[in-house]
Amino acid sequence: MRSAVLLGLLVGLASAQCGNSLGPWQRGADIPLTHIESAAVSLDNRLYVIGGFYTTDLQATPQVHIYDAETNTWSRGADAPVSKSHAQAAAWKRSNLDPAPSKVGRSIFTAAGYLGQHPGPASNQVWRYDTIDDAWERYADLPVNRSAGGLVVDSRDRLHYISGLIDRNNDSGLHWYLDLRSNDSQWMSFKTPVPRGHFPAVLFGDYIYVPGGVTGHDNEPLVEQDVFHRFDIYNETWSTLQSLPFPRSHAEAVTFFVNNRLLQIAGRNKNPGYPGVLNSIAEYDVSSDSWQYLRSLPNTLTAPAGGFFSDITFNNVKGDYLVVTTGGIDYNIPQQVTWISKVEWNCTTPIPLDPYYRTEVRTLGTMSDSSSTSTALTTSEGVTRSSSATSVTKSQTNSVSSKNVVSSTADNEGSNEVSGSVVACASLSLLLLFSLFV
Ligand SMILES: *[C@@H]1O[C@H](CO)[C@@H](O)[C@H](O)[C@H]1NC(C)=O
Ligand SMILES: *[C@@H]1O[C@H](CO)[C@@H](O)[C@H](O)[C@H]1NC(C)=O
Ligand SMILES: *[C@@H]1O[C@H](CO)[C@@H](O)[C@H](O)[C@H]1NC(C)=O
Ligand SMILES: *[C@@H]1O[C@H](CO)[C@@H](O)[C@H](O)[C@H]1NC(C)=O
Ligand SMILES: CC(=O)N[C@H]1CO[C@H](CO)[C@@H](O)[C@@H]1O
Repeated sequence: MRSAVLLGLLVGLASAQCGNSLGPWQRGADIPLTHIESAAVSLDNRLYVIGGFYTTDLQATPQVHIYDAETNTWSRGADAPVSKSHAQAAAWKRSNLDPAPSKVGRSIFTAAGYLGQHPGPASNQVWRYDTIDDAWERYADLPVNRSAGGLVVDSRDRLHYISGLIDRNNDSGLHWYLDLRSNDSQWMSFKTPVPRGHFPAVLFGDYIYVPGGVTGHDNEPLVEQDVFHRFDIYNETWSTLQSLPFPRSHAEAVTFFVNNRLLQIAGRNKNPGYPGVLNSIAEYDVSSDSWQYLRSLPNTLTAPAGGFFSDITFNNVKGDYLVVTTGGIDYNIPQQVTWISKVEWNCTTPIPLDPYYRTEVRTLGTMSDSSSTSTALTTSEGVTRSSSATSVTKSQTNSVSSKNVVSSTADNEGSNEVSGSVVACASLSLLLLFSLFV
């Protein structure tokens, strides 16, 4: 145990020297229409920007704009069937199950969101955009109206809709999922550890990562969140990870893995003491459960869209590039500039610290054995779970037919998550202290 902790600490410290290194920000092609709080996701070498607000009085557009990272050009996709904001996009990129469904590798889902001009009502519509056919298809509605929740497809072919707002103010403590392998599957639900909205949901390996977000929405006080959780898609439990360097929301479509590190780009932190819209970029290392900063964006952006594209050529230089576009320089001031930066893995140059808020790098360094340091926030409170979590293995195809669909009345907010993160925090600190004195 001691050596494991020490090793974890050493790995944590050593890896703090390495990370992605971002080159100077360059201008790419402007997006033809401004968007804020759009749904956006990348698939292959394209970034799909779908809907969102496009005027300062916050009207929503159905337009779809597609950035081709190989050519630095934009094209139009078929308009979305409804105009909405506060919906996320999720690409069905891969399946670990055989046979892989035919729609894998070409499908982008959007779910729920606020309809029409601000302040629109929350909705339950789920749509699939086919990137090959350039066509939209209606999918199984969510059983409830939602907005600003996390959306992701896992490698077991399940679409997850995590937490989000039930109306314009109240956050949900449920996590819905739909088995995409069957035509007639129904949405099922788990409990989620911290009800909140405006956070991303990102699949990496066997986990869904959900950093940050904000509680509340139209009504003050909003509380921006620095909590960070991940969901194990096989044993179906949530655990708590190292908190963000500072609270961050509105970075849903600009949070993704780059060279095994999770990047969170720009977004918003309106908590007291912070100036609101951010240009900061934070990088999370799963192996050491720690955060550090990368070169900031040239300007602040709330709710932009972006992607990471490997092995493309920009301005005649081949490499891996980060692309960030659209979003608002303030909450209702959308912009059209596309920023591009070359990404390199670098273990020798100190990572430039974010100039905006903090100068320290937060490292706790022991997360490689997350089972001993994190508090698993299980879904045991009678919500749909009929089989034991540990019985689900990678070789089994999951059947949800034996589970019951939960009605929206079960949508009470979990209350044990606060103590959960406190315990996790305390145990991490204790471990760190302990390892210092070994
Ligand atoms: C969802 O919202 C619509 C109005 O936009 C309303 O008609 C409908 O009843 C709501 N559905 C649920 C399940 O609350
Ligand atoms: C699902 O529906 C499609 C048509 O929408 C059909 O081609 C396919 O065979 C169906 N699959 C199953 C498993 O029923
Ligand atoms: C990586 O580190 C080397 C050596 O310090 C430095 O010359 C190079 O510019 C760095 N690369 C980037 C992209 O920062
Ligand atoms: C599920 O996996 C996580 C790691 O992802 C682990 O911490 C937890 O103990 C596991 N829970 C169960 C019930 O197996
Ligand atoms: C359904 C529900 O919980 N509604 C609450 C949402 O939040 C407002 C305050 O912002 C409460 O007044 C509602 O009761």
